[in-house]
Amino acid sequence: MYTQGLDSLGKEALHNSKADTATLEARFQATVDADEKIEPKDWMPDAYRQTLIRQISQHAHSEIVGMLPEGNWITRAPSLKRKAVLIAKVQDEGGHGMYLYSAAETLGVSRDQLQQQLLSGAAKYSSIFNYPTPTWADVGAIGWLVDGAAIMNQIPICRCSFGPYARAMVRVCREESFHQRQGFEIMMMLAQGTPEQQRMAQDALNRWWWPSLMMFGPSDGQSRHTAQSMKWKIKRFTNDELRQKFVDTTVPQAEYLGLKMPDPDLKWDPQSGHYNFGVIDWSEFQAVLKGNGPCNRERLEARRKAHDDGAWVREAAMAHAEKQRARQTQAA
Ligand code: FAQ
Repeated sequence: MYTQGLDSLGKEALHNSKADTATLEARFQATVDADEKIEPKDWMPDAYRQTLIRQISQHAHSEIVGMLPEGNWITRAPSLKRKAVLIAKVQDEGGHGMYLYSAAETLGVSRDQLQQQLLSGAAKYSSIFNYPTPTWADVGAIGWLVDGAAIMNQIPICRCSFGPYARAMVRVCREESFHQRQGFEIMMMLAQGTPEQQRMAQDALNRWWWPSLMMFGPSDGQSRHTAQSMKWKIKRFTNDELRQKFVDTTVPQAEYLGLKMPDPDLKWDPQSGHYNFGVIDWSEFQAVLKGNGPCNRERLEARRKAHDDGAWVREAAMAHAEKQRARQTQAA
């Protein structure tokens, strides 16, 4: 059920000087607390709007930059079938970026502005996409671990308080679960293959495991946005809660594959019913966020080149739209 009540209060408030911000905020929070959706035309606190623009645009940028590490393998996929599946997967990620930019646009920011923030290096995108993909096993590890972590994070966003973001996530999560399965299947083939293929699978797991844990963001004590985002039901779980769920789900999968997690401190704790795991190297995470990961420069250069190479398409589309407009004006 949506928030017609809040919407009408928002419109009324524009004309009624007596309706003060405190009343609007109380009504807004009551709507969120009642698990009703906030829609783009509803009144919302500016900080809520800014938090959503920040998170949704970072998420969109992640999907778009996230096409690059795997896109690198499309020309070298080991069979026609693998190539077709990988093209479809990478294309899906591009589609996710488009839904997310559209959801961000409903909050009053333009796609051009968001693009400029990405290309200038001002915007963040997920740390995970600054790591290289030197072997085919990396494509398997990304599907299994990176898409696996993305699903763990995104399923709760299907219940996010902001309607357009929540609805976009429903389809995204369905597609991500196909991606996760294709990655796991690649890992299974390699893990059951020749000793060299098994080594490739283990090496990819060694390199992607810790960066995958970092995808969930800083630990709760260091996360500056979590408390407020939980109150607004943009986030439903903390970073550490989701990271723990991911570890608990993924460790048995590694055991099934016969691969060893690269963490000597990883241990099942029967008392808590969870796996304890080692300390994350947060200095590596901070270095990647500051632009000093293994591939940060390469990723932004690729995006800038794609943007420049696409200039003629944008110009042609604008010229076509202008021609259509002129024809319609003439006909009227
Ligand atoms: N990388 O206070 P918090 C995918 C930043 S999609 C870079 O905890 P928040 C699909 C954070 O933005 C992957 N920056 O922040 C795919 C904030 O910076 P700011 C992307 C990070 O927002 C698969 C600061 O640190 N998914 O993989 C990272 O409450 C395969 C403080 O952090 C999403 O974006 C990081 N890992 O929680 C595609 C999901 N972590 O803005 C291709 C939606 C944190 O203050 C191939 N986003 N930061 O300067 C979220 O759930 C949240 O934004 C978190 C961070 C959980 C990422």
